[in-house]
Amino acid sequence: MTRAYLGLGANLGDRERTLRAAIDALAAEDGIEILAVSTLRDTEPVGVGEQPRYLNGVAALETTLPARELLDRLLEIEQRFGRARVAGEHGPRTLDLDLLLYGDEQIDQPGLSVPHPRLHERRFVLEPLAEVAPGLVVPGRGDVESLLRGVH
Ligand code: GSY
Repeated sequence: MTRAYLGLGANLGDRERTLRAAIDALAAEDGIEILAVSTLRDTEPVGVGEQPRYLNGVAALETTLPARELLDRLLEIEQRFGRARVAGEHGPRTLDLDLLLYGDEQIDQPGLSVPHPRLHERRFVLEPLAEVAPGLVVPGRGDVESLLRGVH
């Protein structure tokens, strides 16, 4: 079993309804057990220009799936919830499921980078991550509370 953390985000449609349904879909997958879901927070879009505000959170889970298989399930659930990519990679989205951490592994493969390469600089990820996993160490970066103190 591996403990993993997911970033949850949405900024199109009924954001909370979509995120809650996605969490239910994750929980229904074989090999995935949801342990905790953070508070969902309404956040200012970061680094994407003019966009609707996001609803963001983090889920902690235990999984028997290898990281690549877990990622594939996340992508499949995004598609199922009609992820609309408007105006390219950084457009608004109905659902965004990011694999943030997979145990203490550091993985750098095409399409699969763990820890998530921008996790340490995103308040909208670090705050809910600290809520569900106080004291968590992000491999290669340090503990989540120190990282939070470093972002503005
Ligand atoms: O993968 C993250 C997508 N994203 C977000 C987000 O989820 N929340 C906020 N507040 N800004 C964002 N910018 C990007 S890209």
